[in-house]
Amino acid sequence: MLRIAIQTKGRLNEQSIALLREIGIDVDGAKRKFLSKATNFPIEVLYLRDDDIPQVVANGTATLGIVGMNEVAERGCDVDIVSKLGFGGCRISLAIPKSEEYEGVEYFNGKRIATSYPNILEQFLSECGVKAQLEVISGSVEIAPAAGIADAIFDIVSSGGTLVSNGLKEVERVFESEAVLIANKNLSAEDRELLEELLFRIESERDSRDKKYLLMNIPTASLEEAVKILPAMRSPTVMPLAAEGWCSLHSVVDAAELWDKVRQLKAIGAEGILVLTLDKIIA
Ligand code: PRT
Ligand code: ZN
Repeated sequence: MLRIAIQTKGRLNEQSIALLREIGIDVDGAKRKFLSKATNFPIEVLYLRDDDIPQVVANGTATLGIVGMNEVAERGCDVDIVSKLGFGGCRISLAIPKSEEYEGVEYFNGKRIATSYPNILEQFLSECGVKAQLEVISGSVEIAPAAGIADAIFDIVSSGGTLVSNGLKEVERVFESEAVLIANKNLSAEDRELLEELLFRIESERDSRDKKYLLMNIPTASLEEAVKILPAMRSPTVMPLAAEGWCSLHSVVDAAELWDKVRQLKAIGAEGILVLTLDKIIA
């Protein structure tokens, strides 16, 4: 039986539950529950503060966890990072009052920096040979310079709006983060097999997100050309149409290339082009 730790509330809660549901795990999203068991997969969901997730996975209280890469790196817990999940994207950056001039990381020599991520910051500063004083605070880091607690901050940035509204500017992007699936390092053979099944589902889900299903009618004379435009997973599906000289062509394309492919297909006579969203791609 797997046990996955996810955030009780906060920025990663909803998307963690949504991901579990998308891969067919029936999770009870009632946030008051501490532990709940899925009805259709051997997995229990443990709801925790994100700060505690790396540790409970490292010590085996939970077999898996969904948490920001920033928390894993800061806590230095010994876990496997099994998969990046493509949500919760952010970075941890150094920021200073916007009126200050900035010419390079030496700026921070002798400065006081407020942060909730002292370990990641210390490592960065020592790599740069900079000596600064760290003020470790657990919340509202962005108000530290205005409050006179620090000269600069090292904090999570996403849109950058919080920095701007506090009169700060981002000067060094130090750490890129997103939500990751982590696993205990000593899984039983049985749990490892269950994890493989989950990963297979997560990858199928992720693959389908960036693809579109394309159907069209195409003159048989243009078929060879069309197949070159649409390599598809193996090769496009071709079906004859009742109208002579025409066939129906089905294929999967990268969403990023969709409009370029459509333009090329129209140029060789494709008509009645339909673009459909894919639910899953099972490789
Ligand atoms: O209660 P619990 O301890 O579980 O939650 P928490 O309050 O510690 O964390 P939470 O829910 O705020 O964030 C969980 C995770 O989401 C973080 O560890 C990051 O991996 C990820 N994440 C993604 C973010 C952001 N984006 C984000 N923008 N975490 C925090 N922020 C905050 C940031 O601290 C700053 O105050 O949002 C502000 C900046 O946002 P912008 O858009 O104005 O730049
Ligand atoms: Zn937290």
